[in-house]
Amino acid sequence: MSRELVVAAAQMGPVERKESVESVAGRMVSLVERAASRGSQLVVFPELAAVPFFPHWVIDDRQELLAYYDLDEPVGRAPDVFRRARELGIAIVIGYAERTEQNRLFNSNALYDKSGELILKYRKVHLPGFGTPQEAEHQLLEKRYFEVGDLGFPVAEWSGTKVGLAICNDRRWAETYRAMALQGAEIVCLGYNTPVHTPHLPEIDTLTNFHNHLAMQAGAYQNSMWVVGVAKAGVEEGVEQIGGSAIVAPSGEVVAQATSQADELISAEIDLDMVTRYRRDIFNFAHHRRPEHYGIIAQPSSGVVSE
Ligand code: ING
Repeated sequence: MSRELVVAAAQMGPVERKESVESVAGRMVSLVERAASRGSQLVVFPELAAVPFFPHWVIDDRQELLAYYDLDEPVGRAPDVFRRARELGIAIVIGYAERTEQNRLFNSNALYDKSGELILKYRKVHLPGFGTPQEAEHQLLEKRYFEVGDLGFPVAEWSGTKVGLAICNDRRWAETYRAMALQGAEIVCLGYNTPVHTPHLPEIDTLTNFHNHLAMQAGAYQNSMWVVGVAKAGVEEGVEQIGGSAIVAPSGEVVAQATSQADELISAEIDLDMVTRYRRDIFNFAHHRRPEHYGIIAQPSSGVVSE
C-alpha cells in the first residue's frame, strides 16, 4: 500500500508590530482550520511565524528584543493554535524565536504531533547577514539576535515517515538537505522571511523568487525528498517579502504553490513512496555516491571570501 500524506503550507501575510498577539493567533487558527478541512495531517507555518521579522531593524533595548522570544517553546504566544490543532488532530511545524532557560537565543523551528507533543526541534544553523548594523534600506541582523544553532540537522520519525526541519537561509545550502537525507529524511519542512530586495547585493533582486524555488527544487531533487517551504509574505514593517510558498516533490516538481503575498493555504497529497523509488535507483546513495572521492569538502578550499 502506498504511503500518502496530505501536507499543507500555511503562508502568512505581514505580521506587524502594531498587530495584537490575539489577532495573529486568530489568523493562524484559521489557517489550521483550512488545513484540516482539506484533510491535512500536517500544517507548516513560516519562520518566526507569530512575530514581525525583527532582524530587519536595530533593537538596542534588551527587554524590547526579548519580547519577541518565547521561553523554550512557542506555545505560550499562540496557545489557541496548539489547542485547535489538537482538537482537529493535525500536526504543526512552527517557527519561533527561542530563549532558553540559560538565556541563549536561537531562531528555532519545531514539529508537534497531532496530540501536541513536541517531536523535533531545530535551531537555525545558517544565519545570513551581519552582526552589526549596516548602511542599508533594511537590516539583516540575525547574527546579532541569534546564536548559530547547536542541534545539527536532526531527523525524527513521524506518521510512518522521517521528517527534518530547516529555516530560511538554510534552504540555500546544499548541505542542509544532504545532512538530513543521509539520515533518511523524506520530508523537510521550512519557513522563510525573504525580502524582495537584498541591500548588500541588489543585482539579485530580480532573481529572488527564482532563487527561492531553485534552492528548494534542487534540494528536493538531489536528495529525493519532499520539501515544504512556507513564506511570511507581503510588506511587513516597510520590507516587502516574497511569497511563493511551495510543496516540492522528489522529482523537483512544484506540486503546489501560493499565488498571493497574504495568508494563503496550499496543500497537496504527497506520495512518500516517490522518495523510495528515487532513492532505489537515481539517488541510491549506497550504490552511486562516492564520498571517498569528494576531497576535503568539509573544509573551505582556497578562494573562500573571508568576512
Ligand atoms: N532571509 C533571507 C533568505 O535567506 C537572504 C536572507 C535573502 C539571503 C536573499 C541571501 C539572499 O531567504 C532569511 N531570514 O534567512
